[in-house]
Amino acid sequence: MRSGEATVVKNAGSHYLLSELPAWDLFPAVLRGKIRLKENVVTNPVAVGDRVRYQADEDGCVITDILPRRNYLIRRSTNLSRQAHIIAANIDRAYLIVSLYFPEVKLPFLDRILVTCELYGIPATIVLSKTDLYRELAPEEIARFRSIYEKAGYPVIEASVPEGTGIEEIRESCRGRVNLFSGESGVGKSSLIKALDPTLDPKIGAISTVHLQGKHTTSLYEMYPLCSGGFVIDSPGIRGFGLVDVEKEEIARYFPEMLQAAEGCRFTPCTHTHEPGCAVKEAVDRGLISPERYGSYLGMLEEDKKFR
Ligand SMILES: Nc1nc2c(ncn2[C@@H]2O[C@H](COP(=O)(O)OP(=O)(O)O)[C@@H](O)[C@H]2O)c(=O)[nH]1
Ligand SMILES: [Mg+2]
Ligand SMILES: [Zn+2]
Repeated sequence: MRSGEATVVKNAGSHYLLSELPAWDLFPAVLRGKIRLKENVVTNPVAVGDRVRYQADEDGCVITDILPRRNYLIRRSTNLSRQAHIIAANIDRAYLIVSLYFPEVKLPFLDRILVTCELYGIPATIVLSKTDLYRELAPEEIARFRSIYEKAGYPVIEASVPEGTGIEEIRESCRGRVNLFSGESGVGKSSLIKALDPTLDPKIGAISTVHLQGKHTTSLYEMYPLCSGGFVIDSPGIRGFGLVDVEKEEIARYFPEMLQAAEGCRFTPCTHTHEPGCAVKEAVDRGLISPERYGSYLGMLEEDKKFR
């Protein structure tokens, strides 16, 4: 009997692949039944990035315990669904990959993921992908996008796989860390991973939406080792992103630029909607907080009213 601790690098459906990071030496393991039954709120008891304890003998390897998570990203497929899905655990940085076109980013969707990153203390970098397709056509839109998110405090990296733009910057930033690549299907997550390390072979191209639904989703999360150092978790396209674990009164705290401005509000608590002397609304009027981000915030409050 051999036992030890390892990291989950892939959910292969009936079993998991583990490796004792930072070493990359994969071995399969199944989940002990007791753990499988324990949780019913999340659809996946074990996520890629989870640190686990295992026991191995001649019959195979069994995951016996999931070690406490340093952090994780979780979502509901819609605000109405009761079950939630853990996207990945123990992440050093999340790269939120979005494109202004093909497919067109929806800012409220991006802001929802950013709120979740703030909630769980995961630093986020925004990657504007496929810029070769629209840099010439839409320079103002790129500048506008940058200003919205840089004002909010997030690094924005412009990237193009065919032109090689931004690749070295992302590679440097991934070194020595566990990084999650997240974003809608077709934005270029897998292509970026291949560009970071051409020896890797993540599946590139449209994944049929059938596979994005239900149980199959989990099997598409996979960690890759970068030859330049560090690890990247590729993920299937996320469409809906329902907030989990956030109270309405708290949402504003997870907009870093609003959190800072809110210190000046006359009332505490302040919802930053109708209160007189609201420093957040004043910052929006003065252009210090972008109307798009403030609009996303109001949208989240509204949704909260509808669904709870
Ligand atoms: N023009 C251009 N096309 C890209 C770029 N990155 C990815 N693509 C294409 O976009 C499609 C989806 O890419 P993929 O990496 O599978 O996206 P994923 O679903 O986010 O993993 C593929 O046809 C890629 O060739 C890019 O930087 N520029
Ligand atoms: Mg992909
Ligand atoms: Zn206020």
